[in-house]
Amino acid sequence: AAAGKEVTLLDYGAGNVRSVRNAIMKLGYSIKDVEKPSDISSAAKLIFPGVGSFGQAMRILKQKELVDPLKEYIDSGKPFLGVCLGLQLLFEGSEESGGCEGLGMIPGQVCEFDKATLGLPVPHIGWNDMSQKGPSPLLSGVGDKRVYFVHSYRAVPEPRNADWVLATTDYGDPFVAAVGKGNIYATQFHPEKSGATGLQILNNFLEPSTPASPPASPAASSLPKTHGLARRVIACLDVRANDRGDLVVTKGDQYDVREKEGERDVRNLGKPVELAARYFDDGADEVSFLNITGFRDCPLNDLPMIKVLKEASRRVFVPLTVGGGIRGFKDVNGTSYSALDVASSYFRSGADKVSIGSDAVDVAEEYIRSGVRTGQTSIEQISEVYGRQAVVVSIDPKRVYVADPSQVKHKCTKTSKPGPNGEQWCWWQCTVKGGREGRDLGAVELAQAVEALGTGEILLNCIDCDGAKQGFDHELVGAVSDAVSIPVIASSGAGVPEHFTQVFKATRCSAALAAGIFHRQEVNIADVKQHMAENLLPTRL
Ligand code: 1PR
Repeated sequence: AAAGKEVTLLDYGAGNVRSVRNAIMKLGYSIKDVEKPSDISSAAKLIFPGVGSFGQAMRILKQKELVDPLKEYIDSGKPFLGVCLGLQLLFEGSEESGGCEGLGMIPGQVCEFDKATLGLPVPHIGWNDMSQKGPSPLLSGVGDKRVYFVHSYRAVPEPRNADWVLATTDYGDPFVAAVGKGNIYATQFHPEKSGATGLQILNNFLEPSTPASPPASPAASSLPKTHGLARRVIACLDVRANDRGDLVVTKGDQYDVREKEGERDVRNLGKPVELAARYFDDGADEVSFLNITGFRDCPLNDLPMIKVLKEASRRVFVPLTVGGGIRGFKDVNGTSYSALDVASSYFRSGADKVSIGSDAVDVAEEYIRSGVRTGQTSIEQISEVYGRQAVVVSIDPKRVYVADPSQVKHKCTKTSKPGPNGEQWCWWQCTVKGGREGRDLGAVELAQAVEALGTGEILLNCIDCDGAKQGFDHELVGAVSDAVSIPVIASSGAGVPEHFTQVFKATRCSAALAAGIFHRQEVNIADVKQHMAENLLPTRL
């Protein structure tokens, strides 16, 4: 960073702010952390990326005696940027923590989205557009480009906070997307995860004197403009060590990742960081890494994977999810680690969300059996510390045909593709260890159980369709997305852009993920989005 280009970061240690750090450094700034109250008073520019819950954040700020310095800093009119919870804390209070008082700089209360009346998935996750109240230096050049949100609570515009509101976003009803007055700004969305648009917004804050580059001219694209929350397109990288020990991106057919001939080597489709960076440049809305052999060894000792994550997060400014091996472990020395320890190491290395596979099946089985929330499971512990939106459950289901649904305890679906013996019904069996072991649990039941335990999103794979390029399993995706109110990501089987449009039209899924076709460059992410836009599906172009 050039001399004088320094930002003070208020990271009170409640969660992952690595993405914010990476984005600030990408813009050429160095970071000074707030270690004591006087670091706030002496800051020249302050960024406050709130993480965790409202009540917990206020408690920590009080404990560390940061509340008064923070209010004084904001009153002084020096440049301030709050992000996400950092916006909400400026309001008077939040329903999230039983009416806990906030900093009270902006009139109004923060309330939860009302799932029942919305009829939309909560958390509100993904790329949405804003309606700007007028020109503002912070949002200069942003126009109608979408930015990335992830939250379950929001402030609403009211006459008494009208002088603060810079922009609102519609999700059922309008909520406050950005506020500003003088040099004080805050955003409900995450600029650090909003791609080039987000970096521009951060730069507008850091370098207010530099004129923003003009927004892309509307003539640049002849595609129809869509509004509202975009259906997301996610690129997924299955990662593992090959037989020589190098970490490679691999891809299987029905989860078999070895070549069909010769020595049956692990298929090598590229280098993890390079591919992730390419997908970011190509317009992926999110990137996921699945460490597919993570169930074998403790991922805390998997230094190559951690290194990949650190490097990828310096290149990728959209959300990054990491899965594989998130569960409790005992290492060779007999030291025990919890799933939370493993997740924390992924978060510290640059993940925005973690994805739990095998362990979620164990957890769901126990919860369905006992009906008790112990607070001790991986899902509960990680969502308690990092928030529900940071916890994804990855399901690896296999279709099981049945002739008579009254003979099985699982929720069955009438299928349009009858089984080998003409069976008209099916259910989807959960598996663990990368599909190697089937369990007596249906995907629908698992999804409902993990939602009840605090999961924010479901990544719904399909072993039957994986790598087959025949399209997503609409019956599976429909059954699961109708059974939960959290977002569902359809995965496995994409072969052509039409398959994305079809699954979005046929089901309520919020996102669709593909791997093989992107790795082999048979389909480009832009082709998928163009097809979606032509079919009037909201997409981020
Ligand atoms: O069980 O918590 O250690 O997590 C392991 C994770 O690794 C799980 O999320 C599991 O889905 C994943 N996994 C394990 N083995 C494999 C394998 O392929 N042998 N990959 C595997 C999962 C499915 C998707 C794939 C889509 C799209 N692969 O990740 O990317 O099917 O593929 P396509 O577009 O080419 O059809 P734990």
